[in-house]
Amino acid sequence: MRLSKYFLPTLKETPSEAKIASHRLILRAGMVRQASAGIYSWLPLGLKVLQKIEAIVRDEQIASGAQEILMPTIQSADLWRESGRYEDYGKEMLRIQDRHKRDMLYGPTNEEQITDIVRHAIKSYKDLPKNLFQIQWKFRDEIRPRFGVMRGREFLMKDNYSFDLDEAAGRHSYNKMFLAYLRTFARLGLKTIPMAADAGPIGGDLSHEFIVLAPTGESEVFYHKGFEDFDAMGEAAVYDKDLQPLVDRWTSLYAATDNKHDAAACPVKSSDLKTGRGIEVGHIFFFGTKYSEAMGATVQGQDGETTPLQMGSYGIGVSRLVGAIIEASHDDAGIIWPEAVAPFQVGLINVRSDNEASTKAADALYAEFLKAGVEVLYDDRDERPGAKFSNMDLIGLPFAVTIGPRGLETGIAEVKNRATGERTEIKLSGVVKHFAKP
Ligand code: P5A
Repeated sequence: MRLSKYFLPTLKETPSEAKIASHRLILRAGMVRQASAGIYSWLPLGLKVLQKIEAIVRDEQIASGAQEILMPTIQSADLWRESGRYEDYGKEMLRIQDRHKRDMLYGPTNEEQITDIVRHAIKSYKDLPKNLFQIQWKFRDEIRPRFGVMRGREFLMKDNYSFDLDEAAGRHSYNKMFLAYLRTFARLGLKTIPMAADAGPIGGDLSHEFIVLAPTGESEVFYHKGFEDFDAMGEAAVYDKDLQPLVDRWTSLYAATDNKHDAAACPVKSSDLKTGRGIEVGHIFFFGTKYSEAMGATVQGQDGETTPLQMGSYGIGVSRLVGAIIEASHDDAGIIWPEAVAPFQVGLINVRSDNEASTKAADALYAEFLKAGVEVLYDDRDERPGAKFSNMDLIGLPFAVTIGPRGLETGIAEVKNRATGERTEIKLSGVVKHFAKP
């Protein structure tokens, strides 16, 4: 993409409403624009990152055996009356009436809707287990939407729902998602700690939050220092074996958010206990028959007996992750995208767009990048070199390749690594090969 043609409305000034780095940076880097409180439009650069996150989340869901569906954002209130949550949910639920005066709502989550689908479609134990996921917008009328996309009112969530015959099978489905989440967040370049959590309005008594440590996180968290040696990247995607040992290993060390932590009862000695702040990027729940019993989602077991389905639900804050990744990875100059979610892999800077030879060489390099399938953003604008460099730092592409008249004489381009700041010189003829994936 040529920057001269790209819709990238970056801001020079720091917006005053933005209190934390990720909020400032998504606005300054022209990734999103606020439409109204807690509601955002996604602009090309932001949407690209959102879609990359989505793709990794989807890939790991499919690898775990879940199947993708898409449910509507607008739901009928009647389903929520069946589960009893229509009254319980309170002011966070956006309630709407259609022209026939039927009560509708913009879904804050989809337990009722999926239970309705499954109760009509699944009648026998032979159809189990099933795990269905979607990536769909949600609406929660948060009293204090803040921190940009991290606590929005409209936000993108990956949510899925597991259906099993008995509790042991339901636990296995829960454990599968536990592993899938560890893998998903590691692939996104994040270190997360699973923490015992309250189930809140979703329900059930088994629940874990996946927390990214960041100084600007919303909740205070407490965890055993041993987590610093844990590595989710190494967890293999093998789902058909007993996963309880893996879950036990990841939950053997103490970790809790402030509403679960009890200093008096904490089993960890203070020299081993770390405290910090955390961002909840995922939350998983096992609530057994809470919805299936209320809504009559039953199957016939092998013995002919009718039993309610065992269910769990699992959520990842896809749009929140855009903010969370920035919180975990930025410096004073701007964003530092992990390669896996970077909107472009390489920024190409022609330092002298007023120089014919330099422009010709940069154009040729750009064409070569495109041909090699490398995602490149080419700053071909007629701007001062300093402005181009700081713009690249702001939007945070993993690598910046610079060519100018001086390099042309020697046949050299400079490559800067955004994360380390390290600069290397590469022969012009080898630049594209350096970045092309074999
Ligand atoms: C699990 C999936 C649920 O709603 N039902 C379906 C369950 N869980 S949850 O914890 O309430 O939400 C799942 C994840 O969504 C993100 N999230 C948000 N992101 C941005 N703005 C919000 N206001 C917001 N609320 C929740 C979080 O990442 C959460 O873990």
